[in-house]
Amino acid sequence: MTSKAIRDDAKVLVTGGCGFIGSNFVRFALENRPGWSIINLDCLSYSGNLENLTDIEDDPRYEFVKGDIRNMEDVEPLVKRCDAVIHFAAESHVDRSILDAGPFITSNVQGTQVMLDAVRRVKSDGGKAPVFFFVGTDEVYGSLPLDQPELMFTEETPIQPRGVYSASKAGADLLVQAYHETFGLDTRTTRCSNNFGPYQFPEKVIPLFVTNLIEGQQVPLYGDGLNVRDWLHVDDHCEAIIAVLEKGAAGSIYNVGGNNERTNLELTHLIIELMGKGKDMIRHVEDRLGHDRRYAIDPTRLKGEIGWQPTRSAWPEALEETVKWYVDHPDWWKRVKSGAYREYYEKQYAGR
Ligand code: NAD
Ligand code: TDX
Repeated sequence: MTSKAIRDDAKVLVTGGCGFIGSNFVRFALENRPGWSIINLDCLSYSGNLENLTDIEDDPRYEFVKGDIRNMEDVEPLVKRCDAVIHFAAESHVDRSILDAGPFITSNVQGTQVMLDAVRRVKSDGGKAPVFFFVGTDEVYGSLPLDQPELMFTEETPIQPRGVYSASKAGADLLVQAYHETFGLDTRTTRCSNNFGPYQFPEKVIPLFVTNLIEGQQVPLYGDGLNVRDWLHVDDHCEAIIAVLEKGAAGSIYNVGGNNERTNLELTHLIIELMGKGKDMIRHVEDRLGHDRRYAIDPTRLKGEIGWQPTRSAWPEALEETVKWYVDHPDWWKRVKSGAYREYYEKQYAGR
């Protein structure tokens, strides 16, 4: 059953739909909610790639708008036209946030504030304000120790980010909760664990390691490799977002995870095995600054209240399928690694 806020023929504004999760979400939603139409607002930062959506770009239910979530002029006309906003757009790579915090603060914090203010304006003008869905991360809860495996993040765990990326996502997340409490916006928030799947920018560990191995290069494993992440297939994440959008209450917050905790060493060994390579391909490198040790999601609330749990994330099969996708799509990742994907916008949209 869908809630009244989300009609079967809803117009949905997706921000950051040219990135990894956003592009998978656009494809997943068009397939699974045939009545929806989707506007994709993306500024095409380095991780925004129109080639992630070439298969659906001519679908009459889909519209791409190049624009920046930090600009009210870009955002407001689109927010006015839609029933729901699903807000993915963000700077997403922890290592980049260590090199330069600036874009993380402007896109993640200020950009989210502009999005929320646009929704608020519709409401204060007496219109029907869209539901605002914030795609958050488990990293806002900080880091768990390795010697207490029973500890997990629940939605009641205090927000205690330890890095620039997670602090910027925590700022955005807390703004969403503030706009719900203060202005009565109808918000939903998910805090999800690490995603894997097709079209992930090859700076993140799985596509980086797979494509390095295909190119005959070693894989740079940070520190002792014992840091733990909980891996979720991106389509499971997309399905969870739709479930929370349709069944969650206004102001609700849900953790999303894969029940799939792995050390980086375990992940690396499995990738190497799937690629038919040897352990000599691992290069142990200096650790990431402030490297969070372990993330672990307690999924009880999502399962109990919404009835959702992952069905596509079980290893080794799910990882094998993803590794195979990169092996089978060298044209996609070679154009990303070389920067050639950036020409696509000009070719496709010049003069439009
Ligand atoms: P990504 O870097 O692949 O994609 C981000 C997209 O946002 C890009 O298309 C980029 O062009 C766009 N964008 C960035 N700044 C923008 C701006 N100012 N205006 C308009 N568009 C802008 O990231 P991703 O891995 O797909 O992550 C998407 C969202 O999910 C992020 O909010 C991230 O914090 C969250 N998240 C990611 C993971 C993960 O494992 N990747 C896990 C939990 C939550
Ligand atoms: O070269 C590498 N070597 C390495 O050992 C890279 C890029 C990563 N790592 C380690 C660091 C992490 O422990 O692998 C683990 C995963 O790293 P990333 O792929 O950079 O992801 P992470 O830092 O865990 O953050 C991701 O999950 C949560 C996403 O990038 C975030 O957007 C999301 O919120």
